[in-house]
Amino acid sequence: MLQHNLQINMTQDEQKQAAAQAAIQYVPKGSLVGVGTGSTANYFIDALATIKHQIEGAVASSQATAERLKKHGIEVVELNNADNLPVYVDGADEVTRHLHMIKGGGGALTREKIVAAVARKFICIADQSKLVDVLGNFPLPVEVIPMARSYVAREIALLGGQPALRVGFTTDNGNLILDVHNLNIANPVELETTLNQIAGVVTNGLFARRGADLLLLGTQQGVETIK
Ligand code: ABF
Repeated sequence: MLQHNLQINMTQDEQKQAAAQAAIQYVPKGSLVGVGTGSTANYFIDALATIKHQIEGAVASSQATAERLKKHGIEVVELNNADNLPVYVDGADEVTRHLHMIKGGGGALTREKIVAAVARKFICIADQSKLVDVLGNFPLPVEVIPMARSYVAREIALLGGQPALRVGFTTDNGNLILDVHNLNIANPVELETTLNQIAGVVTNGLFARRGADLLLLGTQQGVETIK
């Protein structure tokens, strides 16, 4: 389904903004909202600010998101204190029409996966460039405990990937990121499970076992809804 905007040939930023704006209609009144990380999620935060008096507050998937929410005067609630999270809205680095995703380009994958697990509905917001037939062109982020870095890298190499340490980057959880190039991601559910079983891996950026429930895709012609 395509919701036509008056404007056509939207730029990538306008596509992100339109997708973020479209997600507002899925935010139930009086509820908590899970909020993702990244430039598309930032547009969602800006849109959320316009209805901030209609929501209870937000659960943030990163420190950066928490700060932006607070700047807008939106109350940030700890996930442990959120007994009901109807919806989580976040971007992606790649997404398929099966609603499997690669996330974590911004390094917030672990908290994103936790908030997504708690939320009843995951709404992915993205511009058209993120839609792919097969995942894996974007290097797959894997968060690792620092002492396990070399071991995990060797294990990933055995799976056919080429891991590169994200230099100068530490996650909100105090860990490292390996960005894995050239993985064959024909079966994202299976690979997500396999990677998580390597000792020292905290999370990997495949969101396939729990994919999105809905994709709001900003295109040049408007926002396409894919479920
Ligand atoms: C988060 O933000 C991440 O999981 C993903 O890496 C990134 C997408 O960023 P952007 O919206 O800036 O493209 O959702």
